[in-house]
Amino acid sequence: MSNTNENQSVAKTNINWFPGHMAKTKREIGEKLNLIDIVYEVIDARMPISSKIIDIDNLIKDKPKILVVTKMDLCDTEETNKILKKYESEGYKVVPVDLIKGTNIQTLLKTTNEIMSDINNSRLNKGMKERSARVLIVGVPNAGKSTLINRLVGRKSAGVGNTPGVTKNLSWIRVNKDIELLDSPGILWQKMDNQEIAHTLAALSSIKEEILNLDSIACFILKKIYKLYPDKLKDRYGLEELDEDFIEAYETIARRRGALSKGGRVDYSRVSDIIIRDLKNGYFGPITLDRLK
Ligand SMILES: Nc1nc2c(ncn2[C@@H]2O[C@H](COP(=O)(O)OP(=O)(O)O)[C@@H](O)[C@H]2O)c(=O)[nH]1
Ligand SMILES: [Mg+2]
Repeated sequence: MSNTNENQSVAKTNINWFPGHMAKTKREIGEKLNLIDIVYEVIDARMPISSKIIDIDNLIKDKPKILVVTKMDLCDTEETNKILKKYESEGYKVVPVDLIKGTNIQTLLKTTNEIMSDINNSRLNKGMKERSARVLIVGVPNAGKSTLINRLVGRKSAGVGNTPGVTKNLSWIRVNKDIELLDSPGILWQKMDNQEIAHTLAALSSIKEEILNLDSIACFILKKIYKLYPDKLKDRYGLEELDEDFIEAYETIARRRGALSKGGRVDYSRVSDIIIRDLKNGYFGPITLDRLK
């Protein structure tokens, strides 16, 4: 997905992020694996490649998986669907959802029951009793894991927020007579060895802002949108072109959005903030930042 030039151009502001509790989550998931029948692997429709943990299969082994694709309402469906088709061709069961409207939740439950009925058939063959499906939800911060739990359980049971890493602890809750789930999802982090992926995750708020250089994220966003959706940059900021050092772009945006300090100088950090908020709040319109190679 990335090319060498882009990796080099952001090299000065590398994001390095592999927190200690990743090891802890991995250990915990490993320990619970015996109890789990099905894993919901939650990814963000605006970045279906970047938000998908590369080495997830090492972690969840041969457990049946459903790829739950959240935020379909925010993505460029045409581009996202190309990527989802590829996942399907690789054998994934893919369920795209809009967790705010609740779109496709029934499909998710139905798919879960189909997988579980196979598992129960083989349990019966072995002389074991049928049981309800036990589901573990995993995904990167901000993918929508807590919102999904709330949707499934139908009440506010999990902390939801735009800040990554809200959820901790582990216990089971019942969705319906057929399905129960771990009420605390497994929070996973992508290895940050690919800076294109790291910046995409940061741009769409899957990395804590405190550890980021916001100017570099904002410039990454400008560059990315200019490449993938130049009209959106024009519509929102009146930017026809993007200069290499971003100075003219920042000036244009600052004037347009009133981000000037007293002397009329560009308030660069305010402009960065505007760009980041605009993307986070969906003001560019439907957008997908990943592309197949
Ligand atoms: N528009 C939209 N927002 C969503 C969707 N799913 C989750 N969100 C929002 O994404 C943010 C992060 O969700 P959260 O469940 O806290 O993510 P978690 O960190 O994986 O638990 C919240 O602001 C949610 O409201 C969705 O399908 N559509
Ligand atoms: Mg959460």
